[in-house]
Amino acid sequence: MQKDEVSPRHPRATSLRIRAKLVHGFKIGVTSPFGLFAHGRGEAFDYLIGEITTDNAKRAIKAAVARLLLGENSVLSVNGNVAALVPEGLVKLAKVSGAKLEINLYHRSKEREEAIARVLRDAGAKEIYGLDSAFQETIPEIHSERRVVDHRGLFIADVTFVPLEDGDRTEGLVRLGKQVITVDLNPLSRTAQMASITIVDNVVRAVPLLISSARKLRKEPKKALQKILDNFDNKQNLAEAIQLINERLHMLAKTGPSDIGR
Ligand code: PTJ
Repeated sequence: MQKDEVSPRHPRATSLRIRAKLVHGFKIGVTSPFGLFAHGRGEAFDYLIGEITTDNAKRAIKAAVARLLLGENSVLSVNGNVAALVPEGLVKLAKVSGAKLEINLYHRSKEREEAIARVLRDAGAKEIYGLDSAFQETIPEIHSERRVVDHRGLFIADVTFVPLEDGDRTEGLVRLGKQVITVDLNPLSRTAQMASITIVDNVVRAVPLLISSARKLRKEPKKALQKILDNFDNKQNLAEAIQLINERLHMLAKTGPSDIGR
């Protein structure tokens, strides 16, 4: 076995394999060093959730897909963490939902943009927005480097999918009247709280479910998709996600640690 390979017998093999993907992403210039910290924060919340996709997250996933399919201009925003973790998934999700892919970074550099574009192309992406300076626009409502967007993508988007996002941009995008879908393991983060649809789950579990759900729902009429959205209340769903962590911790405090650290 190679030095950084993970033994399948390790009790936390899945979690370690996800880490290894990020470390690889860092080595090839895709993930920023800050992305490794962000992942650590996510891991801690995943522990609290039980490292599963809850029914609560599944409801948000269904609503997110309905929203993506109903969008006139839906855009999946790609950062260094998701490019390392789920490149093929993002490309597939763009294909099945009809959304565009745009690279948009918090810690922006030409080198990282190019490294991410390579990873996406290797995963099958044909068209990637956010790379051509001729189409650059600036969104003044956003204060980080993320304010620089592609005119053909995030600038005109009505629906944006921004997994592992920072609160500033989520707030800015919402202020611009865009629908914001996020995946964030931390239900207390500013992004989770501000987004229009919040999927409290690990992006590595959520993206495959978004794809399978999009394959099913894209056959549905617009009216049926709208009904899914009408029946979804993000504030209520998010409150339930926090409550689920609370209940799980209460249960574990009573039954002991047998269920912890699978
Ligand atoms: O590649 P860049 O330069 O665009 O930077 C990307 C990061 C992620 C570094 C940047 O957006 C950032 O600093 O994000 P934050 O503010 O740390 O927020 C990331 C959120 O994602 C946190 O709330 C984490 O709990 C959550 N998170 C981390 N890993 C995962 C996750 N949520 C879902 N799945 C994960 N694997």
